[in-house]
Amino acid sequence: SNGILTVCVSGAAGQIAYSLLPLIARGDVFGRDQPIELHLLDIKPALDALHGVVMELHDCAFPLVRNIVETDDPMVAFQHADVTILGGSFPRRPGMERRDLIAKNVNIFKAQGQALDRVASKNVKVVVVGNPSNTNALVLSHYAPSIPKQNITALTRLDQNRAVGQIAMRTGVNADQVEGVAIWGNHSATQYPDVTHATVNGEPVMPKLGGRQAVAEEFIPCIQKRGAAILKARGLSSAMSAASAIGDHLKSWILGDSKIVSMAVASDGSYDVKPGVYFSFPVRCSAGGDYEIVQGIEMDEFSRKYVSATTEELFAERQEALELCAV
Ligand code: NAX
Repeated sequence: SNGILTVCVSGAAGQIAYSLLPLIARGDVFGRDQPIELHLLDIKPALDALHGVVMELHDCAFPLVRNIVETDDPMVAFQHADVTILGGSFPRRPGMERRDLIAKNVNIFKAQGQALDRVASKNVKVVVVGNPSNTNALVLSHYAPSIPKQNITALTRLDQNRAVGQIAMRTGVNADQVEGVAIWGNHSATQYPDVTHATVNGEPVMPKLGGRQAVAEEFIPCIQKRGAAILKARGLSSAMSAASAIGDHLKSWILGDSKIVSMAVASDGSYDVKPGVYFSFPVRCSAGGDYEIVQGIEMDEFSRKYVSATTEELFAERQEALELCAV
């Protein structure tokens, strides 16, 4: 276009956006020389709060920010969007069944998918953050048939970063000395944070974490339940770390990355995960927005058990969502 990147954030009055917007506006995600137009979407009751966020963005006087749009209309927000970050969703309330949660979110991601299909750039890159994020991505894609499925992703980089952070802390190294951690499956408690091929300074991590049994009983549940632990401690869900992970996800995807990273993408039969769900895989990103699922990773019985559990959960979510889409 005119050299300005149009970045849309939904849930823009929320707490993740509050940590994310300065990263984007400062140039930490798309580059220090990439001018940005921000399209900020939230629902009507949050528009006053959103306006406060916009006032603060003006007060930051970020040179890269060329224009800011604030709206409660997805058709306005997604207009010419090059990148779309979808954090607005219906939160799980205590006692809510998964089916009810999916039902609330099907309506949101149906409307957003239809709008995206009509007004966004056909090459738009989407990252779904609002939970249940993998299935919300599926619903979005279902209602945005003109947007290539590969252009829609869901965030599991936070789970990857959590696993890397824990390994670094537990083994006493810097985070950049940890490699080969992968997140498989759903962004939920069934996710599989896979350390069977992970290394610290080139040495296998598994023994350093106490071996298979300790990994199964301690490390994996720690990552799977990390979100709940943050919520309990802060009284609010993860926001700074989520924003940081969204920045990492987009930077890897759009600018390319020499390291393998995890993101939830449309399944294509790799690793026996049938097409039809958004599933977190290790991927290799090349500059310009292309990525491929890394092939040939050896999967032992230990790993297979976890991968099949999270696959089963995602197909159950898919079925519930598609039944709701059909009515
Ligand atoms: P907040 O509740 O602070 O903000 C959400 C914002 O979305 C609110 O301003 C709300 O008004 C808005 N919203 C609701 N429905 C909307 C709609 N239909 N269109 C546009 N905006 C809408 O939540 P926050 O802490 O920012 O988290 C956002 C989402 O990220 C939640 O669904 C949360 O569960 C999810 N998370 C996902 C993570 C991931 O790794 N995939 C990790 C962090 C986070 O828990």
